[in-house]
Amino acid sequence: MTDSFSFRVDATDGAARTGAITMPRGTIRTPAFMPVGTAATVKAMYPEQVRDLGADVVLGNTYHLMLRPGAERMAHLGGLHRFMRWDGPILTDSGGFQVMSLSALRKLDEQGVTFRSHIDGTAHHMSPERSIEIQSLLGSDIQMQLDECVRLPAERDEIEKAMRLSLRWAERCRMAFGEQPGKAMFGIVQGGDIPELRVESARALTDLDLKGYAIGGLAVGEPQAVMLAMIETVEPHLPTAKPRYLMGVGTPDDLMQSVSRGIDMFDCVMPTRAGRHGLAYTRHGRINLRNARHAEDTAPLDEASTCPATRDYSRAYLHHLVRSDEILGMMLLTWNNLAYYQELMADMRAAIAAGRLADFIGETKQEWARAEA
Ligand code: PRF
Repeated sequence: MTDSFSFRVDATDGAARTGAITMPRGTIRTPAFMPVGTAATVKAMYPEQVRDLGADVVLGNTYHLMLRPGAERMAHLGGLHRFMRWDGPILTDSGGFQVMSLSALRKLDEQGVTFRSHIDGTAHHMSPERSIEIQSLLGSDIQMQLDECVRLPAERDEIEKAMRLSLRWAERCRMAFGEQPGKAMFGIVQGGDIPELRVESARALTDLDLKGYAIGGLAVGEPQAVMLAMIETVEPHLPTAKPRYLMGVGTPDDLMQSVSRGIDMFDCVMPTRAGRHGLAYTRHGRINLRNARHAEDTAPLDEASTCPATRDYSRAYLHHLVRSDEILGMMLLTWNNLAYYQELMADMRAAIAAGRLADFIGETKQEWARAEA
């Protein structure tokens, strides 16, 4: 066991890296995909299952947990790890992004965000300091700065203001976080689709000497090519010895393209949310189980998989469960999707170590194209 937070790179392949973050609650193998456990649950999954799939870390949300069950109550109950029975590392998002997408009557100024709960309409205020306080009350291992994320397309002026505000909030969050042995606070690069603003943000955050750096404000309405160009713009300005986290991304192809450009961590609701809507991600591409063509298909999603949901249940049965709105349909497809995402990350880690990431990406996309044809 270690009482410190550290990151090491074991191998590189072009801009891609594989390595590990080591901290008291465990080791996060990178590149890593973090299943989203917004409300103290990875929806439709047992924590034991999430662990068995090879997930080393899960994400929790400050916004949801501060509203219900409440940060102070969570602390009284012994913290989020004990509450949800997940003893590995937990990363928490800071709340600003969720306030802007979920709450009503939100107002943002220098002091923070004021908003009404999407659950009961009660009024709340969150400053950078309070966001860090809440994340500490939850017991979060990797905390995120409060930031402002602008949806694209947007005017330069709006993007620039949000980026500068996010930088000032990064300093305040860093002060509020202080020194917490074995834990980390990450900064978030903003700057929309404007290269100079991205570079300025990355440089200023690097000067704060944080434990890790996220890239925010992407996958918010821009084409994939713009997102990848922004990663390429930012990457050379981030320290190579610190982990890099692309927030809220993405599809399997987004993950492969971003890993090959130097990203180490991801989170996204896509595998869990898609699973609840009848969509399966597999080695053979994306499969919509609602589609009538699966009604009499006795084949499983992938007979070569080690995941029972993927290997043991027929497509006909999954189709029936999805069409009947059965809970088990959501459970099996979520399980399949998270298994596939974790397998994809493990395959990429191995490919980077072997110096064949580009080949792996080529082969993967070839199989998707073959299965689609
Ligand atoms: N900021 C924060 N959380 C986020 C984002 C962001 O920009 C995104 C954007 N893809 C997802 N989650 N704090």
